[in-house]
Amino acid sequence: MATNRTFTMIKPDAVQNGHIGNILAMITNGGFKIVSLKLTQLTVADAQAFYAVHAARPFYGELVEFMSRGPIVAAILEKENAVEDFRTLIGATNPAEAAEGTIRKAYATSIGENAVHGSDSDENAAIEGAFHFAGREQF
Ligand code: DAT
Ligand code: MG
Repeated sequence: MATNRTFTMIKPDAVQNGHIGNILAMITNGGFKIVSLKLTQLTVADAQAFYAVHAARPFYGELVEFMSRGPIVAAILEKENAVEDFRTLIGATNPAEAAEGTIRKAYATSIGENAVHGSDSDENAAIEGAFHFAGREQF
């Protein structure tokens, strides 16, 4: 499998609860190299645009409010089979269904406030990475 990239955010709940360091440790211990990293905050418009694919879902308003309510950590990660392996590392969307050893099992508090984002395809990883990082910020 070719070395490739995925995009992640440590969401406002996990930042607020003091889990940045532990989550970054799980990511690097999982074999991912950090190629971009920043503490930032989404505006409401940013969150609406980032999650536009979910605009018709009943939880969209709540999701946008949550994702814009406080700082996040945005990062681009590199590893062989990055997208799929990172989805495995974060676990199921609903922490009640997340496997032992996953980031969401350890740190998510609910299906809506689930600690981390992981891209779902190589194409979306590139789009989401470019949403947050200029080319000169991608090492
Ligand atoms: P994932 O983040 O695992 O890719 P998703 O893309 O289906 O999940 O949804 C994006 C986010 O929306 C998810 O991380 C949390 C929120 N969400 C999804 N399903 C939800 C639900 N049934 N109730 C509340 N929030 C939900
Ligand atoms: Mg998703």
